[in-house]
Amino acid sequence: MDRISDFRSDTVTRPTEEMRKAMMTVEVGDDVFGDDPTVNRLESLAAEMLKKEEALFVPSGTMGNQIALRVLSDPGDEIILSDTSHIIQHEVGAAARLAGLQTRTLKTIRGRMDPDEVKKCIRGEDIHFPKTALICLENPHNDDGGVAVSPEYMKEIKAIAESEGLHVHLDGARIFNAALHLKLSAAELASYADTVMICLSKGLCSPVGSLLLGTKEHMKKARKIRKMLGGGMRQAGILAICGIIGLTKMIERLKEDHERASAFADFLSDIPGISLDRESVNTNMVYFHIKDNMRVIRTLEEQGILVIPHGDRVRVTFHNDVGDGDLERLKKAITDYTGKLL
Ligand code: TLP
Repeated sequence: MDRISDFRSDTVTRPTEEMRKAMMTVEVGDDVFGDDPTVNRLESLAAEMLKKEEALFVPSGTMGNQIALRVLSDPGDEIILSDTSHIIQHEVGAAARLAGLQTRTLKTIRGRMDPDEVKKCIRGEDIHFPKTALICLENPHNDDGGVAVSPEYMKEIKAIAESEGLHVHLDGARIFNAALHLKLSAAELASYADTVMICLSKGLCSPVGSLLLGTKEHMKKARKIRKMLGGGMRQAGILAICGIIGLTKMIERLKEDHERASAFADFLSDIPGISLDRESVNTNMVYFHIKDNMRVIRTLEEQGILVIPHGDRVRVTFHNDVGDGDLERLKKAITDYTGKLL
C-alpha cells in the first residue's frame, strides 16, 4: 500500500521537522535532580500560559490524570466524574488500582454532567460513607464527540465544589482545541480547576509527554508520586524541547483540524444510513453511527484509510499528519461504501 491516511487519533502525529532538529542539539540534564534546563523551561512556560503556580512534565496524559487523583484525594475517598470520561473508560481502572478510589459516575450529555446531580452525589458526614474528595471534568470531552464544553458549565461545577470544600481536576488533554473553539484562553478554562492535565503529544505533535499543573504545594506532592510511579525521567529535555515548540508554534494550526472535522461532519450529515450528533462536532473529532461499524472500518483499512471503533460508533480524528487530500480520500471511500449498500 503506497499511502496510509491515519485518522485513528491525533496521538499518531509525528514530531515536526523543527522538533526533530531541535532534539539533536538541545541542552539536557538529569531531571530527577531537577537539572534539566529544558524541562524546567517547558514547565515554566506551561505554568505561565495556563496561569498556574507550577507545572510537572509527565510521560503521558494517563499518568498526569492518575497523579492528580492521588494528589487531591486519599485512598477510600470517592470521586465524581463522567461515566464516559477518559479516566473511567481508558485508564485501565487505575483510579481504583493505583489511587484506591471509589468512583461515582454520572451520565454526560455533550460533555456535561447535570450540576444538580453532581450536587446530590456529594456526601455529608456519616459513619457509613466514604468522603467525597473530588470532581473531575474533561474538556474537550473525548467520548461525547470531542465536544468543547462551555466555561459557564465549568464555573458552575467549580462553585459547587468550592461550596462543599472539594477539589476539581480537569483532564484538559486537548485544552487548546477547546479554547480555540470557545475563543478564550486555555488559562480561563484552567482557572475552573485546581489541577489540570494537558497533553503535548496529541494535536501539538510532541512525540511524548504531558503536563500536570496546579499549586506549588500540589506539584511538590505530584513530583514525589511521579517518582513512585516510575515516571521520573532523566535527560528528558530531548522530549521537552518538542513540547516547547508545540506550545509556542502549534496551537493556532489546530484550527485547520477543526475546519476539516466540521467539513467532514457536514458531508456525513447528508448520507443516508449514517447518523451523528452534528452539534457535538466542534473540535477535531467526528464520531458517527453506521450499521456494522467494524465492516466499514475493515473496508477503509483495505484502502489504507485508518479509523477506529468506539463502541458501536466510528471515530475519525483530524491532526497535523492528515490534510485535504486525506479528507477527500476518506470521503470518496465512504461514498463508495455507502453507495454499494443502497
Ligand atoms: N486518548 C486516546 C486514547 O487513550 C483513547 C485517544 O486516542 O483519544 N485524556 C483524554 C481526554 C484522552 O483522550 C487521552 C488519550 C488521555 C487523557 C491519555 O493520554 P495518554 O495517551 O498520553 O496517556
